[in-house]
Amino acid sequence: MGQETSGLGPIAAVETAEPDAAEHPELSRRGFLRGAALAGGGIAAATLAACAPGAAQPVWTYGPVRTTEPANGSPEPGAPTATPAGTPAASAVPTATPAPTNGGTIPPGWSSHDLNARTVVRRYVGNLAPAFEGIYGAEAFGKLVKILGAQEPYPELTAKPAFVQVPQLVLNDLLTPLQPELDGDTKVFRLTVDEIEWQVDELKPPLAVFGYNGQWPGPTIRVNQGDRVRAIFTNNLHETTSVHFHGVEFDDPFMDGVPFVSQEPFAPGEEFTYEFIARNPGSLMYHSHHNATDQVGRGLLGAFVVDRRNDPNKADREYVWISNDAVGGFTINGHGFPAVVPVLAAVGETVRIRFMNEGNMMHPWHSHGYTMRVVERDGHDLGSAAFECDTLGVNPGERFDALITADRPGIWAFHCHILPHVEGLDGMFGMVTSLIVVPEKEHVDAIVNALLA
Ligand SMILES: [Cu+2]
Repeated sequence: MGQETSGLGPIAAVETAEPDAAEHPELSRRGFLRGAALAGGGIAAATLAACAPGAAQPVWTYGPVRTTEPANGSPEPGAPTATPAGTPAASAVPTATPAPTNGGTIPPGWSSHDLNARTVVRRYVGNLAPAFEGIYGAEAFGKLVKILGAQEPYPELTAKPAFVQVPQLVLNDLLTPLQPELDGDTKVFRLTVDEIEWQVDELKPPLAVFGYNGQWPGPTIRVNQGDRVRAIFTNNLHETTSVHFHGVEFDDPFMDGVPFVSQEPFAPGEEFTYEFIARNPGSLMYHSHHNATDQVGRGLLGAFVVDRRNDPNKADREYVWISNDAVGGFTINGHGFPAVVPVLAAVGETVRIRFMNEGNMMHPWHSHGYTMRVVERDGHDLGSAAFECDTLGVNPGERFDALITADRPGIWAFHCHILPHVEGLDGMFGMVTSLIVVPEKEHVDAIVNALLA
């Protein structure tokens, strides 16, 4: 597209990436991402920030206090100014996130906020940017180059997108969920409850949190309606816990997972077995139900998907989207923007997003450019009551299944519309991702291959 000096590298990586089988796909973001797109499965998203109750927790919800800083008036191209973030001394305000460098010319009228905001998006796009030329064509690519300031090279242009730099373990779980053993016709799932370190963003320090099978969210457990499920949890914490399968209509009330109501909590080193028939279908969840403000807020949560018999709502790709707003800040699937995986779709495809709110606040998810058709609430098929919207409030504990049919290519923002959950003085953070619609299915595969290269 005539941007020889754009700083954008060759896009060879897009074509040359070779998926290889990971030895431990459940722990491999490579295997995870690969399966997600190559087989038409889900990529979900992730985000960060914080609304942490408790003084010891990191506070990322809001950016630092703004200081009076004049806008950049008459920049010299390439000249150092007060604005480049990433040079620690260059920013007048401390940044919540160590910001990489913002190379290049500072446009007139811009402040450090603009540069930081651009840097965050540069981190989100990373070295995917060159691939967009072959996908969207020269004209659109030229606009993207200008928007990103990619006429001049910047470090993020050669780095993997932020969401590749931290594990995105949930993304493909709907495609390759936790594999059960079979005991007769009972599906047996084994999980551990672990103390883990977790980064919501590769530039954030690791958090001491919890996870099922060492990850946050825990692996997706997926069964068919009517299956008998046995889930065996081993408590590796230094405290007691319990597990509640949220939304399940139990025949046996003592499988409901609430300490001192339906069971005793199980202690460090102990196992507890939950066994039940998955009678009712839909997007359900599993999470701690003991000291849950802390334990769920610290990552003991996961998706429990029960496939409906004769599900009328077919989709080409599925995405689990579990939000939380506690210890890790404002997150989607345990991560915050820009370390949030985009929702990918090709024109003509329908994607199904399973919104699940494991947090303590309502989050209104807003899809730019696209209408969502909401087909299930709390696992109940809405049938003729299905509705369309572009902003879908999901309360704590609620789940909504929404379909989006991709018909127009583009990179469309997709975010919570409580603005302090998504944007601060350093630009976007937290509950933000995008819907990336590409013209052809092969482009989705190309993007994923580029990520894996
Ligand atoms: Cu929100």
